[in-house]
Amino acid sequence: MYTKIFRAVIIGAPGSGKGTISNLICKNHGCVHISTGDILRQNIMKNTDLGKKAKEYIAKGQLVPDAIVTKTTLARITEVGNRSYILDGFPRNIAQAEALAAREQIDAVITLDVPHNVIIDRVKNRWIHAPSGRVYNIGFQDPKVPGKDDVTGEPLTQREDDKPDVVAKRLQLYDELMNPVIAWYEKKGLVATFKGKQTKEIWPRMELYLKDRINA
Ligand code: G5P
Ligand code: MG
Repeated sequence: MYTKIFRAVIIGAPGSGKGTISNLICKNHGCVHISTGDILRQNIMKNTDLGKKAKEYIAKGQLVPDAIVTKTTLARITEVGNRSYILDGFPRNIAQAEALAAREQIDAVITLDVPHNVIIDRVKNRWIHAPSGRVYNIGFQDPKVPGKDDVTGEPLTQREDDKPDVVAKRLQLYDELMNPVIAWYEKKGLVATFKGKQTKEIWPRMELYLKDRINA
């Protein structure tokens, strides 16, 4: 059990491994993984009002408007309550960072620095189970049965925004919007950067970093 609540933000380009690393952290340390992208995709699947609004933006690789995403994410944080969490995909710009800071005391900002050419190759092989957000990758993290989710056996799908032209747009938008956000958090002394081409290379360093911060 925790002796301390750990509230972290994870930042990295599309396909850099935020979801993969967040899942590893939460599996090993029992925290809650909050992914705004997963929340939005689940709403698209269920065809909710939020899903209907988000769909077009996501398909084009654009940001969903702040007002919608901020309200949804803060509501999810409230549901999580007094537990450690890793916030993946939020904030996406300074306005979202300010809205988060007004509500939450963030303990750490973890950034993943993975070369763009590595990312472009990776996302071609990404398959997801959209209802749960579970992520697979052919040749890296294969499902036990090809094309099927390990837990439910349901079919896996590819993300609409993983088409090469949309990925290129998402990478460009990331550099434009997230460099200022990282600088904003650096001024607060919160940032720890993990550089590498593979998750298995980053993970042991992440474990060392987390050792004194998150108590299992
Ligand atoms: P998302 O969902 O936040 P992105 O673009 O930030 O999307 P994405 O694509 O989900 O990030 P990731 O989580 O960083 O990437 O990466 P991942 O899924 O863990 O890993 C990528 C693939 O590589 C996987 O298949 C994984 O298995 C594999 N992999 C991992 N490590 C390795 C390795 O070492 N080797 C190999 N070979 N493979 C590996 O946002 C989506 C959209 O939602 C909207 C926006 O429209 C956004 O574009 N959105 C928001 N809009 C406004 N404000 C917000 N806050 C928003 N949040 C989301
Ligand atoms: Mg993700």
